[in-house]
Amino acid sequence: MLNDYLQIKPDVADALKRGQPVLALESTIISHGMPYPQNVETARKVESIARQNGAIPATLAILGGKLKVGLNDDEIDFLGSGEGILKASSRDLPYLVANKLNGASTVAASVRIAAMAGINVLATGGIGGVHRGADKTFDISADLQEIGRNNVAVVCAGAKSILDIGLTLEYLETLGVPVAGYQTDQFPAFFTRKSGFEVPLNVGSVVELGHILKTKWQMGMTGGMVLANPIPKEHELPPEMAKSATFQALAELEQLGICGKAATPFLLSRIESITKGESLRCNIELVGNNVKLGALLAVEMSRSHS
Ligand code: PSU
Ligand code: MN
Repeated sequence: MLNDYLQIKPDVADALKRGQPVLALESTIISHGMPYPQNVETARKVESIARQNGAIPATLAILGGKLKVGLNDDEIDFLGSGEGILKASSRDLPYLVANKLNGASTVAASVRIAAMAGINVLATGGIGGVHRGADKTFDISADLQEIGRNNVAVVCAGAKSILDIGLTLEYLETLGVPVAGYQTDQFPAFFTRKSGFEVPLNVGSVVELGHILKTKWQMGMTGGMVLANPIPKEHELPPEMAKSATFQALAELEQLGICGKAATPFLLSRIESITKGESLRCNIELVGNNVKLGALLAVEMSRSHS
């Protein structure tokens, strides 16, 4: 039944069948997170980073109503430059599939699709979280729920400072999601290495990460894990620049009354203009850094499973 909906690229299907490492990648970052052509270039580059580090990349999206697990170059091009591609959260999947439409999957939808395909590690830039002002707007990304629900570990550079990072960490605790910093005591803030919030676990190696995950699932504890991987120091946005650009973009968001799905793409693109492209450069670097760690973890997980 599931196979009627899933369309798995042959190299990914083959790797899954053989128990070889596969790394899932989301696609909202391509269609709604970065401008063209950097989005398409980055999507291709990170696929090659995954391969260089031993994992087969599976970029996820919904095309013509199929849940695609692994995309070819034309499909990545289409996601980066095409029209009418919905930013798809998990709740949008039934509508898109039923009507044979196209969507770029957020972390929430991607984690769902990865779980359906049997992939247990996903890399992204930053996860969605509890938005600032959520006490009034109730804007809490479905990413958190889906990470809580599906057996997929998500490697990210923390959560953007456009979010309320303290509340995001609280919410992950409520959902029972382990949060580990990779070689850091601080939960990173996407463009910068430090958010001012401590991370519950500081994990020093990929082997240790794999051991914790394997133990979680062997105990029958369902759900994923958040692995927070700080952007390398040399690529970090100067913290003052990150802070002022974020506050300016947030003020404009409020003034314009932008909310819901549109909020994250608006903030990202405003921060890019305010920082004159510096934030985009950081974004590209941190995604590559996460994909590398994700691939190494996928390799470790496939070892642990054999
Ligand atoms: N972080 C980024 N770029 C992005 C996103 C997050 O740096 O494009 C996307 C991810 O796909 C994430 C989504 O799942 O934004 C969260 O959107 P929302 O806040 O509407 O749940
Ligand atoms: Mn939201």
